[in-house]
Amino acid sequence: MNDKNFKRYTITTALPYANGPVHIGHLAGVYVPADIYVRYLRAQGRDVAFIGGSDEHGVPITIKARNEGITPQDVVDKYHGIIKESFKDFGISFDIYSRTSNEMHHKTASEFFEKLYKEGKFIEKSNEQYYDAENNMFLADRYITGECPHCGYEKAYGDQCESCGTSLSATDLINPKSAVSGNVPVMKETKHWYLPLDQYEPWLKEWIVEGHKDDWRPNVYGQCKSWIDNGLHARAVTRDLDWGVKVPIEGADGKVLYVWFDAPIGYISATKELTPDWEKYWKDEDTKLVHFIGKDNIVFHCIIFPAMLKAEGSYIMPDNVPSNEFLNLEGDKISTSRNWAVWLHEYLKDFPEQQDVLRYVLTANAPETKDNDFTWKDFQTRNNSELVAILGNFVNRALQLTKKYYGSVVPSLNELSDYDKEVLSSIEGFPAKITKALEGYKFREALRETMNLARLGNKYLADEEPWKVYKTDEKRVETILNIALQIVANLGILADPFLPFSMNKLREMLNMELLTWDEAGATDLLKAGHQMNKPALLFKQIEDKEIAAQVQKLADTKEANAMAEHKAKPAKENIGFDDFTKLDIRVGTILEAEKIKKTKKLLKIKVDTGIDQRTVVSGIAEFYKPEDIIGKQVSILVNLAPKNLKGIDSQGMILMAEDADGKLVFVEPSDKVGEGSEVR
Ligand code: B3M
Ligand code: ZN
Repeated sequence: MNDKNFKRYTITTALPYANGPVHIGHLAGVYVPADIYVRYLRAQGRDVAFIGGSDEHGVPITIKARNEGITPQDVVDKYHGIIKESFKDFGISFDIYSRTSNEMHHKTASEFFEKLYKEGKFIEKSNEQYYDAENNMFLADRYITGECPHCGYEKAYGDQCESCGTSLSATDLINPKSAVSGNVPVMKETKHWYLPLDQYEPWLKEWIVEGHKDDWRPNVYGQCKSWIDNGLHARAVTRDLDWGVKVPIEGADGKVLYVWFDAPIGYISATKELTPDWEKYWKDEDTKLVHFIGKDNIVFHCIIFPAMLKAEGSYIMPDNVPSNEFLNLEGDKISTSRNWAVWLHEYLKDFPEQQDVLRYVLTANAPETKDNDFTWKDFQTRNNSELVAILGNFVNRALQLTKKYYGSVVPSLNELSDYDKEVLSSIEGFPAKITKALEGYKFREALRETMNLARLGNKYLADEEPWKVYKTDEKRVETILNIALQIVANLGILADPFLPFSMNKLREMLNMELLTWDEAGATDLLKAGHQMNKPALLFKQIEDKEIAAQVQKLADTKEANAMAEHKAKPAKENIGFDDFTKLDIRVGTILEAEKIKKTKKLLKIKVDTGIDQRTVVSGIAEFYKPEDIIGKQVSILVNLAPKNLKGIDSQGMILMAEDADGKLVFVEPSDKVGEGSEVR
């Protein structure tokens, strides 16, 4: 269907598990692109329901509660609040941000299941499942871990391998272990309800494999196709757990709906909460349904949820499921448990009111077609050399000059040069390019085009130099600034989806309302004579020291992780006191140090041992610069038989401790002592 023919839009974003705060990976993968798309649709005057909420069921929540000794309700109450706040702070403009623990959702999910059950859409099956005998519980999903049969990752979960993204069954795992006790689980019989996905295979083939070959992203299409090609099987939609939506039928005590059954229904429950008129957003073929998700959620949104909707019978299917790849952080996979992340609430403490900078960087560098890396250096560069130097600089020049020459009143457009005409016609061409990229969910490209409009403005001012021309030809400057201001005003519309905070500020300076998308491209958005307000800077430079502080924070995290992961080697065999006293260890001071040529690791070090001054060869050149260790007190084994290393007689050994990541550090006395003091 042609886009113009859709009457309304239902845009959903994956519901984050309320078991931790949200980080830049969430924002980059799902929420910023969805928000850009929604703001663009609204600017076109379309009818949009933008739906979000917290996923408050499932094992990730109960595991967190168990680890912290609190209830699952405590966990979700805490994080739902933090997550909701973060999204609001970053301008994610949900029409509703709900949660799956609320009553409306339990009722909706329960009724959905009941309907399918009554219509015989499930298969009832008993089989043996992993059970933790010590804790008297079945080990659903993440309660069981083991080796992934596909990639060998050792901490794969019973429902999914987070390393290769494969969706798993608990019995696929090699060497399974209970995540609760660490014990090897036993098998125990239990009854569950299954959705026979195989029955939907022909339809899925037609709908996805044939129907969405060209409009779904290759990563999304590829994953779906490979799933379908491998043959679909019945999937259990219930679990033996006590946290979740109770299975609403008799004989199902102690069982809840599988979190991936209830969570996507959460989109529907939230829409119901939003409006009594919710059905048109879910059941009318004139509605375009789009799910924004991360790549680990693809099969759930493209195969399982659609099969559920199909089984129910009255719902529309998603028109597209734009899914991003992953964003890494400084070369490593973002990880909540290893605290390897930039948390949104922490970012805002360090960079208050700079939400747009992060939105910008995450869009410019979005992992749309492959995994991408966020680095603080790139963050700084994009801010300083793009937002500040291009967009901010252009807007500021145009507004300041207009203020200086015309008291911030828009000057008139006089006689046009060929260059002016060229610029004006290229302004007109921008909305179409940006629109095309946005309609194709190519947000990086859309942002690049938008910045090109600012680049055009920058170049125009640099070429025309109104600050020089003013001295000789005032009339000409009126025209130049009028044209520059039309570009600024167009940015106030076209850049708004990406940078809503700054563009709002900009429109205040321009004394201009947010116009509709259709008005963009016009070259008379600001009429001559229009009085604007006082200009102010849109963006500010980010200093090296601010970036250094963030880099240091990550280095600290890395060190803390290495310490936590460090396991001491078992103790060596006992020795007698006599054996120990044979070692003559002294405190000495480093007098000289130099790198040994043609070696990577060796330093030649001269030590005052109190007994004598002697030379030692030490393999620490990778960790210390010679000039940095002079004057250091160290422990040295002085009665080690001399050894010739690279032509140098090494007399003794400086004692070093090995850090968790293999770095060697000196064993120094905690206070200064005299050279030659014995270490006993
Ligand atoms: N909570 C998984 C995730 O956060 C899951 C998404 C649900 S979307 C209905 O990646
Ligand atoms: Zn794997």
